[in-house]
Amino acid sequence: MGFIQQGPQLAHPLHHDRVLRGWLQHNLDAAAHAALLPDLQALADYALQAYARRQGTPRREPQLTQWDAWGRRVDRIALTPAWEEGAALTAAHGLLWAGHAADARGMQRAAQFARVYLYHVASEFYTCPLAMTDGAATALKASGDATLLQRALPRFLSRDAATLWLSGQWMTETSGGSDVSRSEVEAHQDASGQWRLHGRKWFTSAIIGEAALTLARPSGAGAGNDALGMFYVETHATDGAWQPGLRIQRLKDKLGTRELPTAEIELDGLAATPVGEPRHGVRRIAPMLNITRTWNAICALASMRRALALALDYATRREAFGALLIDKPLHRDTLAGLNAEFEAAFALGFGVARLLGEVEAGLADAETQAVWRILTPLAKLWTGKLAVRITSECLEACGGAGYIEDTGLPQLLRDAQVYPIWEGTTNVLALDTLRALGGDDLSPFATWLQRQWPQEIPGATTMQAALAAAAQWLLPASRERALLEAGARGMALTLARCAAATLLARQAQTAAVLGDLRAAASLRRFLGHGLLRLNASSAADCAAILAQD
Ligand code: MFK
Repeated sequence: MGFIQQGPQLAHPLHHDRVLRGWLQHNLDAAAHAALLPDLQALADYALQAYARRQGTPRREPQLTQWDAWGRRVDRIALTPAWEEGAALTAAHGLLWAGHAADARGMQRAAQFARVYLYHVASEFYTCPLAMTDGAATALKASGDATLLQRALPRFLSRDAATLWLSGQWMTETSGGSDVSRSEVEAHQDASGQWRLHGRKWFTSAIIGEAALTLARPSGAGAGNDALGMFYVETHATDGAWQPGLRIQRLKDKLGTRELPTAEIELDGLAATPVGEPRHGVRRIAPMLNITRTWNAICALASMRRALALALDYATRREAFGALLIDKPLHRDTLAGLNAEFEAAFALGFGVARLLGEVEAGLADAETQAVWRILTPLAKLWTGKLAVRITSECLEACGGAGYIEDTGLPQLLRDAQVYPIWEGTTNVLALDTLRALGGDDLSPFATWLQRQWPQEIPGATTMQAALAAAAQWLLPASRERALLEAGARGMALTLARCAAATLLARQAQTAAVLGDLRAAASLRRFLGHGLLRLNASSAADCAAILAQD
């Protein structure tokens, strides 16, 4: 046999991730850090084992069996081994309960999302139902519904796998995943006063959950999103069978995330409980969206990190044109540029996680709460796009091997494509950023960012210039809705990059005090990529460009 190339090896995901370790060291106090480490160590060890287990073995997928041999409707879903292990890991290592633990410094979310980051890729997107459950717990807390809270919360946040419940979020219908105001599922009250749901939910990513929050339109309530109600449902009867009125029609045939059993379901009289008065459904479910979008950002970071780790390792094993790739100036520089973008995205994603914890712990003033509300869609939309780009580049960095299924590399790219789509597309989130900004004045947000930039770290003027350009664009655009919407994506990307640079500058400053100048180098490189992304054509130019006749 001739030359055989050694494939990339996965370095220990905790010991060899300086970005994660640096962030935790600078943001957690010593006691919190020490308390967190055993869970991080265990989850990183699990990630290594899961990676080894997958090498060379065919990809497993969930299987739906709708009927048993005797013609009974059973809708049984056989899960992959990683999914079977999910509940035990979740309960043991606090993937859900840790985010809701009391913490005087408001660091509970940061500690939770560090765990999520290490678990996500190995979990095969079991993190999706976890995100939904976390969101459901948060939306129920916001509702203040004591009965539902008493029933569901201890189960959603259980530390015991035997009593852990997961929740879905059933929103998407054939009429729209983005514009939920067109939802068609109806809620009727039967003669006994029990609410029952009728209709079809088109994508339900967490169908394995024991419960779900869903939107439905009470009969006679009229059109629009304010007429929708938010309902709580339980999916299984006490004997373990599906509740009457809930059928799984099929599992979706998706580009990626194929271990995740995303289902299309039919509701035909499923019993449901309204959460509060059955209206203002979108407003009631919104707290859930901000949680699941944070999960999305952290999971996108985890996918980027996995791809970068493999590409970097491969560069130390692959020789071409007389040298290892890692010693080739252009390859080295390409990887450095990607890592710098990732490090900035990490600072933003974990910055949002930290702020979420502070908001929930009641430690954030009104200004910080408003900034957190803006940063959440920004983090989701930018990390989603970046995950696709970085995983794609990392496949390319592995050459032809990056295109071959059983190297495991193509899956990273196909899975990453989901991040910009689910939980709100890039454009929907760019428009949500406008909603969160609440007007034409960028200065509260800009002032907050400018205050965060440490004096000792160069680059503040670049960030200030980008913010000034965004503010200058926003003011006149706000007078014409079509112009404002057309430029929303460019503005959101600009703001996301300004925020990421600022949070990375803070990280660089605390690291520099300890003599670690690596984050500062990443910041220089990131700023070199430029912060401004404002770029929208006039309506006339768009028409000209798009005309095909
Ligand atoms: C791996 C990890 C994790 C991820 C797992 C993902 C699983 C995937 C499954 C899915 O993809 S589920 C479906 C995902 N779908 C979406 O995320 C919906 C996308 N569409 C939007 O986000 C729209 O912006 C939205 C439907 C929320 C609202 O559009 P509208 O109809 O134009 O709403 P409107 O009238 O502006 O807002 C209604 C209310 O909600 C307003 O409050 P008020 O009634 O008090 O005025 C808004 O302020 C409020 N609101 C909207 N978005 C909010 C929010 N409040 C807080 N935070 C938000 N993000």
